[in-house]
Amino acid sequence: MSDTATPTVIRREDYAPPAFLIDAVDLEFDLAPEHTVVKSTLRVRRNPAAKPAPHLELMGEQLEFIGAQIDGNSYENVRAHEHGLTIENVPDAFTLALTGACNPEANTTLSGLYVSSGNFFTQCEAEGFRRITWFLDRPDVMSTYTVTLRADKTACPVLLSNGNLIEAGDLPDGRHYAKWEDPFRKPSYLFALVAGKLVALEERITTSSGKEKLLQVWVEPNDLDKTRHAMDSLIHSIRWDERRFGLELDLDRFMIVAVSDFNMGAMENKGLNIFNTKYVLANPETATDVDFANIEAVVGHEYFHNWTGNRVTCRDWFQLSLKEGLTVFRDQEFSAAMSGGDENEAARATKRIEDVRVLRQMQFAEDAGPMAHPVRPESYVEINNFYTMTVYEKGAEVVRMYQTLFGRDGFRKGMDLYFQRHDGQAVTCDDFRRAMADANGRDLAQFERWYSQAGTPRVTVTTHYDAAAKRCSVTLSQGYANGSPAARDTQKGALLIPFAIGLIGPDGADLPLRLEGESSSSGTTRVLELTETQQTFTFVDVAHKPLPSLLRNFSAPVIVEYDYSNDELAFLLAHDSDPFNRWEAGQRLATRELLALAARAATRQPLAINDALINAFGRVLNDASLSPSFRELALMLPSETYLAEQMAESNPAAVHTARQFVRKGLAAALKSEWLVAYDANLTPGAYEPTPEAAGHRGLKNLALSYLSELDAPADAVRLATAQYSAANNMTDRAAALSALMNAASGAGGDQAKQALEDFYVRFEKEPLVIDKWFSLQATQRGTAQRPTIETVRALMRHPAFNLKNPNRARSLIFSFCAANPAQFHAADGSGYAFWAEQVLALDAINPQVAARLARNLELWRRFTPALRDAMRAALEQVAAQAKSRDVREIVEKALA
Ligand code: B3K
Ligand code: ZN
Repeated sequence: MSDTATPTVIRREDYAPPAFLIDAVDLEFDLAPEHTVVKSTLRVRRNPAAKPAPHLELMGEQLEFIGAQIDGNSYENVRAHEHGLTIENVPDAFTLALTGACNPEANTTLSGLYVSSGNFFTQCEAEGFRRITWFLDRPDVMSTYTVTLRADKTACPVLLSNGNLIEAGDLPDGRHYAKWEDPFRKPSYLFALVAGKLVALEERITTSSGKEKLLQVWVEPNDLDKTRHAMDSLIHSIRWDERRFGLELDLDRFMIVAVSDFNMGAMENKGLNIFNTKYVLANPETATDVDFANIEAVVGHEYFHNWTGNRVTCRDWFQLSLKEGLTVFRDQEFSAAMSGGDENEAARATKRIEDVRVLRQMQFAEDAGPMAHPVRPESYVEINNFYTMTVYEKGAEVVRMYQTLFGRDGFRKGMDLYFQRHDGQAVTCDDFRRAMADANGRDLAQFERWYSQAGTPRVTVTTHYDAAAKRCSVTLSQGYANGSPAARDTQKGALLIPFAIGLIGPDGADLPLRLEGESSSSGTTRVLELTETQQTFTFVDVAHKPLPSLLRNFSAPVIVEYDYSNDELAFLLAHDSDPFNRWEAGQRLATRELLALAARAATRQPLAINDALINAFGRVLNDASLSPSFRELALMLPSETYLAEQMAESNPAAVHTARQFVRKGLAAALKSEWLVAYDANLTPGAYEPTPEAAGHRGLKNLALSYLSELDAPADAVRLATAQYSAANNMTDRAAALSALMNAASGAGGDQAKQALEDFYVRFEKEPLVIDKWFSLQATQRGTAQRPTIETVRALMRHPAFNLKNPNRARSLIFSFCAANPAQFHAADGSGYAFWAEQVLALDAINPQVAARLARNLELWRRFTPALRDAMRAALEQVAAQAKSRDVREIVEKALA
């Protein structure tokens, strides 16, 4: 770092160890909203493993320099500049004391120290600590911390930081203090403090080795009645990590704090997790089943980071997936276990389906556009732009593949070795891979390519059955789509792809599997290891011509190409023993039909729905042997965004027409079945957020949503009106409101208006519910008379709208731009103009949030020519005016 630093590209290959190490940090905060003084005392020494440097260069941003001392004497050879502090000609080992100040009240970026509803919070990952004090703000500098907080006792009765409380007391002038000590070495990105008027739900538990721990969930006083579920989720997470990985909570106290102004979901600061209120607060009246499940997943995720992220952290930010991919995998496994026990495969499958749907819709799209990058990126301009679907979700798939290859026990051995080797260290993805390889006696050199190659691999499958010899050969070829950025990179080599396969006989039952060369058959699902560009696997003793069930449980993050007929897909949907592939067959069938219809809609040809799809969906709906949650997933059509991405030229309007046509067709053809399903899945009595009850509500509300599509939606309006008023939970109330709004163009107009008004008045004091109110309107279908953009622009002027609150901005702006494709991509370009305005407005307030919104246009080259041109113009406008490095990186990459 130097004072001449301009936004430059940071490259993985340039990594060098830090010239200095900081063993201990002592921080003293005098908290005041507009002028917080921070004194930082650092024990510094030259790093024996690095090239010697005469000067110490510390990072710092937006800080006022007050003074510096070395070993107790004031030191003059210090230069404060825009990017930090240069301390010249320092000794080999010394104590450095720095005093500076910042302005939390004016900090709208929500990175560093900021004020939200009068309380103080911090967010340091990735590079926020340097906005609090000068430091070697990089993850490979690990230190122990003591922190003293001083503040006005009335304004800030609660003072929290990482670790254990070791002292507290009163000070003159109505102030008080608290001193915290974190015994574990940590990088600066895990530092946190919270100060303000908060209350806690508390619980004491005893961990597996018999130690007592204090658990706290801190919230604003009004929200104490919404903390039970987060606390339960935390306890379940602690128990699960003990059971599954033998990992115990290390600190005596573990705290979760909720804050309503937060850039992302939550943050795993050591012992003091800070959460977006959205992922903490829930009671039946305010939170849906999906909210309850998300809270459980995010509480688990942040808790699991305590070992995968905090105890073992990243050497540099290129290794982000080391902690994020692994921790997402762990939270996915946790949620699956919570929804069906560790062993119930059918129940686990619904979680798997939901995760894969997100991966395919979001990560595959990212991989096909200008932000495509490997799980371990090679370069970045702004690291906050690389908290991506690829690093998180594809990273989790990469971790899952180790488990698929080695089994749960082999994976556990790898994890044990990883902690044995690296506890307390800052390491790399290679270190993790080596632990997995060594623990399982495998050479995983080829597996590195999963970390270094961008793009979504395609596996093309052909089969050949020799009836006379009873042999079935399966040929797998791997590559990347023609013209994709990945295919153009000639450095790419074949991946090791665990490809799970089954063979299904004519009666629908799995056939026993025996590969050529094996002495006997074993099992009905086999994980083939594809390591070459093309490889043939031959199964012997295959009594009948089989139908292959490919990539069972989605065993690798790839696209599978195989020429199934519609009848074969319907057969798989009805019979495959792999629940994931049953769902997959239905999705393929629906996607095929929807894309054919979208192509006709694009050229204004008449549409007609294929009976095969109606029959297949009807069978699923009526199949009582399938769980309601599985049926709900199987009967949901692929999203408009996903479908548009599958077209040669994305045409959101045509996709919308086609998908609506199919929804109406399914609604009409299966009307009596939907009505039966509605009644059969009512959940009378007190609300329970269990997976079973949520499954019933999900299927019932899907039925209601289909019924709301009918040209004469009287049934839906009657059911939804009654459901809206009688609901004892948010899942049912929001679903009823949504159905009424859907039906609004028909008979539901007045009822929808009334319900929407009632909803606002009823929940005016619940910001998270008002977010839903904004979001429901932003994702509403528009009409020619009133396109949704008009509603959105009107809502921007609503007194409850606030651009500075990220949840509110997301509920209105992001919902419209990202979750309402047909309206956002309006032919007149009105959506793009709105997008550009809002990206620029956010750019000046909160660059991280602005950059997320900026990504919404990155796939512009794939759209129809008229839309493409309008999108480019909007991107150019933003590129010409945006100031932040965050937004500039996104739009410049999009236009390049
Ligand atoms: N580690 C944080 C994300 C920080 C994002 C910084 N822009 C939350 C998580 O993944 O658990
Ligand atoms: Zn994480």
